Amino acid sequence: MADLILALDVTGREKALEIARACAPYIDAIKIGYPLALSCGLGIARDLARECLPLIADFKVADIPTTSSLICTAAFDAGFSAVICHGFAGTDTVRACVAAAHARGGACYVVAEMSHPGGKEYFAGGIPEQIASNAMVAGADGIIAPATRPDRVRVLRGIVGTRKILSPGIGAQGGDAVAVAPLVDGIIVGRSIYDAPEPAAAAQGYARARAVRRDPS
Ligand code: 3DU
Repeated sequence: MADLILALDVTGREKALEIARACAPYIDAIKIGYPLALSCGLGIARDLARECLPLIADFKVADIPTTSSLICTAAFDAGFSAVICHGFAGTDTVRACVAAAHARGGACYVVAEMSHPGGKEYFAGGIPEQIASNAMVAGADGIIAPATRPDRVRVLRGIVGTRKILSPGIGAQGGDAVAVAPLVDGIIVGRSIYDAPEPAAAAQGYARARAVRRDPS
């Protein structure tokens, strides 16, 4: 069964906490990125920790290894349990992020291919496969792969095996939760939950997609 991960890309502290509280019974983790972290500060992680859910720092880290390690360490020290880094910066950068994560008992996920239309421009021609493969060699806990392209998720599954695939692009970007959930370990949903008239009801609806059994292929 795939986890349901709420991408909490709102920019106000009170709004973020209100949506997190309302959706908490139906979700398995909260992912925050620059919109919330830059508007509220990293301290938002401590506030969100009240919901007792894993917190994923989607900072798409993509710097030299030393800087990447410092960014990841700051995220874990703030209370996050996982970080997301880019793979295109190189295997040494991914290794640094993985080391920072594992030193604190956390996880590191590597973006292998992006879900938006422009994601096809450079994440193409075998590059996502190479990124996914290098992420495995670097010891990453899993990859990020596009829910907008289930065929690509299947290809990348062949590379990462039993390591995790977390998949954004559902709802607002056109991806179908029911089609993708059986292929992955986590579906990531943002706007279709937090912009819904009733975020809790929307989360409850997406939570049902988790029950679809894993595709054995
Ligand atoms: O499209 P949504 O509102 O459901 O949000 C998707 C989230 O996943 C958002 O935080 C975005 O930054 C992140 N993400 C992608 O959408 C696509 C990727 O390839 C990687 C991350």
